[in-house]
Parts: sequence; structure tokens; C-alpha cells
Amino acid sequence: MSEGEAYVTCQRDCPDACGMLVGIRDGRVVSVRGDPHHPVTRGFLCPKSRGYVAYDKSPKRILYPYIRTGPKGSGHFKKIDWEEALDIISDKIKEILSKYGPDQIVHFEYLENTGLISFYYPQRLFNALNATGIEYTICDLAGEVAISLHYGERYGAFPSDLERSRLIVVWGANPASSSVHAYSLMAKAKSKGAEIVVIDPRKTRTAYLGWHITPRPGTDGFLALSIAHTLIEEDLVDWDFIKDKTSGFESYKELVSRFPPEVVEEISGVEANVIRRFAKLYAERKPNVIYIGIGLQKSRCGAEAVRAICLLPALVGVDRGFFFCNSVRDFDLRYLAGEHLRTAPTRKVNMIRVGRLLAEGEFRFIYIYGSNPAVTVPRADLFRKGLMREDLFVVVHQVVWNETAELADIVLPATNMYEQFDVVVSYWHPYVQISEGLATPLGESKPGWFIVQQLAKKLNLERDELYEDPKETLDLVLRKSKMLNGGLEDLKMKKILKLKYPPKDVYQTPSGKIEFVSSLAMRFGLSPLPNLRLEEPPDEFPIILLSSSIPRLASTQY
Ligand SMILES: Nc1nc2c(c(=O)[nH]1)N[C@H]1C(S)=C(S)[C@@H](COP(=O)(O)OP(=O)(O)OC[C@H]3O[C@@H](n4cnc5c(=O)[nH]c(N)nc54)[C@H](O)[C@@H]3O)O[C@H]1N2
Ligand SMILES: Nc1nc2c(c(=O)[nH]1)N[C@H]1C(S)=C(S)[C@@H](COP(=O)(O)OP(=O)(O)OC[C@H]3O[C@@H](n4cnc5c(=O)[nH]c(N)nc54)[C@H](O)[C@@H]3O)O[C@H]1N2
Ligand SMILES: [Mo]
Repeated sequence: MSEGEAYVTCQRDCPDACGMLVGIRDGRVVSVRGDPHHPVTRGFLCPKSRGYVAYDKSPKRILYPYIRTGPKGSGHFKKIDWEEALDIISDKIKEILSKYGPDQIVHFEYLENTGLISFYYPQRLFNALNATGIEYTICDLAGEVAISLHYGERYGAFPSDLERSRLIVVWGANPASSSVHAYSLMAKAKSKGAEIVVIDPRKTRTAYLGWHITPRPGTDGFLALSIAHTLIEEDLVDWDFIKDKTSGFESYKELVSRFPPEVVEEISGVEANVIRRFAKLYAERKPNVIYIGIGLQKSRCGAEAVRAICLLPALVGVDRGFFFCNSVRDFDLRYLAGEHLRTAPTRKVNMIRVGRLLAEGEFRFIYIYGSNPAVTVPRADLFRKGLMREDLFVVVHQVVWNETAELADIVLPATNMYEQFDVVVSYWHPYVQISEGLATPLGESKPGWFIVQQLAKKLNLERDELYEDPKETLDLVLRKSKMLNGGLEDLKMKKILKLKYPPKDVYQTPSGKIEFVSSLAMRFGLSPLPNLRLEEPPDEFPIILLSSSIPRLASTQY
């Protein structure tokens, strides 16, 4: 389209997934505004999206395929054409396959583009090759698993629950930056009389919303157990709820009895009387929501802390009275990613260990898209060291010259969310949205699915799924879902469809109850109860640095 308005859903890695109306002239984005009819994002946007028009003309944009000419990391590249780039890549893949086998090829991706096609479809090629994949551990997986141990699925409160809450506890999150629409709902709830409590070692902008409690970093799990102790000791719990809807209460009670507020004051730095006061408020003010942040679970015992926190609502009788990650859907993502194309068992490696593995000489070929691991993974120094290896071939599909692209052998130009079609599902609100992306791809940029189809052809791969029109694939996936009423055509017409989540009082655990003592954890060889350890920083590194999302950036996405 050269002129007109497109519906674009923001695909930056953010819970809000804003609906946007994008003005297009001569194929370029000339205006971006919020969709006033979006049920959650309601027409307002964060500074990042509002500022997109300037970013669209960024000189950092990668416009053509490039090949490295100087030494690795020298930043010297030469423009080549697509045919040549794809030939070089497919020859390299053939060579690695015959010399070292498919497990020495690894693909590394993350959620820079949260669109379903952008993220999943390119994996089809690598699955068809039986290449090595990664486990997505960098962001919220620990907390997701933590909640699922006790509740089955991890979904919790939705935006509408925030709106009607009488108490909102923001625990280790900074939505004033990271989710401006959640923040605005919190502010609105407050104006209607809700109490807000923010538990964060740092004074964030969010903390100004209400009562600020400042534990030492990494001690939140103990704090949660102590709150539980107080609730039980002072008879503030909902005994009927515990009896009807939970299991394992006696063992849990035994655990929390070891953490009276005076003991936890020593550990967490939060005064005993503050813990007692909070427990009382928490029991009194219902309905309530604990908004659990990603920041809080990024420590060695982070998942255990989330386990301890997510059990608090079960004490006061609130079904799933937490929000952490509502990314529960019944979409056949395995099909979308082509997992059925594998012909042999394949290897998966934890993405936070890939840097170390690369530095140690593992893998001969890496394909990176939608991610910037040269700076975003723990021990990014090792990742960079690995990318510099002479015996590793690095392909990066990217929109802009980021730190990872600078270290590639071949760089391929990527379309961005304004230039490619996709469908986006929020991990907070229950909406599925279209993203028409009607701007003209800048330079010779291409979406990921295109590259995969071209490489499949050059590698003489025969499975039809490698050439399937991504829109047809997506339509199939959407129509098969029982949580969604409709397919791509409905979405094209309505722009937004609502997912039907299972009710909040259904628990997908083996017992069908909220399990204080998790039978799933036992099955996995984990502690059935939250298992906290106090971590003292080593003497040579006595300071704990905390990072948080900031308003004008989304990780390194801008
Ligand atoms: N120290 C520290 N490290 C962290 C975190 C932290 O808080 N502190 N947070 C962690 C978390 S929660 C996450 S989710 C990760 C995120 O880490 P990653 O997913 O690795 O990186 P991002 O910065 O989100 O974005 C990746 C890149 O996408 C590129 N890009 C922009 N637009 C497009 C596009 O349209 N298409 C394509 N193909 N690429 C595009 C940009 O160049 C950007 O560099 O970082 C983690 N790392
Ligand atoms: N503007 C903007 N929005 C974003 C992003 C962005 O980079 N910029 N990133 C997106 C992504 S990928 C994610 S995962 C989310 C993350 O968004 P959030 O869930 O809000 O998490 P963070 O911003 O990483 O950190 C939130 C807070 O956790 C606190 N914290 C750190 N350690 C501890 C602890 O031990 N205990 C407690 N109680 N608090 C602690 C930090 O001080 C910080 O203020 O935001 C998304 N939205
Ligand atoms: Mo994240």
C-alpha cells in the first residue's frame, strides 16, 4: 500500500500489545496513533511508539544483505545481493551438515517481534534440518514454571481485574515504564479508592503510587513466607477456601511457621511491624491482585520466590489473585514452528548457556534473529567471544545494525512490524490482534519466513510445510484453537478477537486443586514446597546491581 491507514499491533516485547493506527504515505509511515477502540490500550501509546516516525528513518537500518570483508568484529562489510547471500548460507549449511552433523547448527531467537509468524515460522527450516534449538530462559520462564507447579496453568488476573481491585500489590515490577496501560489502570483504581503497595528495593516511578516497601534484593520469598505466617497466626485466612480448593496446607503451614516477622526482618530488612501491617491489609482488602514482576525472579532463587508469592492469594481466598504471565493459549505452535518436521531427536540448549558453549568451541553455524545476544544475555562477553571464532559461521537477520549484527559473517536485512503481516497475542490481556504492516519494506528487507523458504529451496528440502503461505499456516492454527472463535478472515474484519480463558477457579494440577505441596514439583525432582535459600553476595562483589525497563527503550529494541 502506498497511501492509507494500516492496523498495526505493537510487537515490541511488552505486555500491552497496543493497537495502533498507522498512517502511510508513499509507502512510509508518517503517523502513529493509538486505536481508541482497543479494549485495553484505549488510544494512548508509550513514548517509544509515539516516536516511531523518527526511528523509521534511522541511518542504522540495514537495507541490504552484507558480507563481512575485514577481520571478525572489524565492522567492515560489503553489500551483496540476496541470491549470493542465500547461496553462501546454503553452501555453508551443506558443508556443516556433512562434516559435523545437524546438531552443530544452532538457531537463536527471541521476542523482539512478538508476532506469531515472525517468531515461529523461521524455525521450520531448522527443525527440518534437525538443528539445535534453544530454551527461552532469559525472561520469565522461571516464574512461569513456578506458578504452574502450584496452579497448573499460569494465567491469573486480567486488566479488568486490576480495574476492580481494592488492593494492588506491585511486587518487583515497574509498570510505569514496562506496561504503561497497567500503570494507568492502577492509577485509576487508586483514584477510586484502591490501595497500592509497591515492593521494590528501588524507588521507582511506580513506587510513588502508594505504600513503598523496600526489601533487600533476592529476599522476597522469605517476605512472602513471613506474610503467610502472619496471616495464619493471626487467623486472617479463608479456612473454607483452603479446605475446598487447596491441598497440602498442613506441610505448608509447618514451613511458614519457621518465618515469623522478627526472623524475616533480619533477612529482608523489612521491619516486623511492616510485615504484620501488610498481612492485615492484604487479608482485609478484597478483591486484590499481586502484580508479580520479571525483575524479581531474575535471581538464583527467583522462581522459588514466585512460588512463595503466588500462594498468598490461596490463603485469603482469591482465585488466581496474581498476574505474572497470561500467555496461555491452545494454539498449535509446534506446527507453526514445524516441530513435526524433525526426523531425529534434536538438541535444545539453555539460551543463557549458549555464550559459554560458543566460547568453548561448540557449534559451527549460528542463525540469529529477533534478538541481540551480544549484549542481552548473561555473560554476553562470552557470547561475543564465541561469535569472533574463525570456525563459527554467523548469520544475523536484523532490522538495524545492532551489536550482534556487527559480529556477523552475513547480515540479512529484516522488515519491521510496520512492513510485515502478522498476528499478535498479548501476554497480559486476552486479545488476539492483527498487524497488517502495510508499509513498503525499506531497501531490500525481507521477513523471516521468506528467507526460510528460499534457503529450503536451495537446500533441496521437500516438505510442503517449508513453502506454506504463512497466512494459511496461521489461519489453520487460529481455527483449530478452542479458545478462539474464528480464523484469519474474522481477524482481518474485526482486527481484534478475544480469547476464552478457562475460569480462574479451575486448576490444572494432578489433584485439580491449588497444591501448596506440588506433586508436579515432586515429579520433576524439585522441592514440593517453595525452597528458599539466602544468597550472600561474594566478598569480592558486595554490591547487587538491579536493572529495570526504562520508558524510552525496550531492552535494546530502539
Ligand atoms: N542486564 C540485563 N540484561 C537483560 C535484561 C535486564 O533487565 N538486564 N532483560 C532481559 C529480558 S527480560 C529480555 S526479554 C531480553 C531481551 O533480549 P533480546 O530479545 O536479545 O533483545 P532485544 O533488545 O529485545 O531486541 C533485539 C533486537 O531486535 C532488533 N530489532 C528491532 N526491530 C526489529 C524487527 O522488526 N525485526 C527484527 N528481526 N529485529 C528487530 C533490534 O536491533 C534489537 O537489538 O534481555 C534480557 N537481558
Ligand atoms: N519501556 C519498556 N518497557 C518494557 C521493557 C523495556 O525494556 N522498556 N521490557 C519489556 C520486557 S522484555 C519485560 S520482561 C518487562 C519487564 O518489566 P517488569 O516486570 O516491570 O520488570 P523490570 O522492569 O525488569 O524490573 C522491575 C523492578 O524489579 C525490581 N527488582 C529487581 N530485583 C528485585 C528483587 O529482588 N526484589 C524485588 N522486590 N524487586 C526487584 C527492580 O528494582 C525494578 O524496579 O517489561 C517489558 N516492557
Ligand atoms: Mo523480557
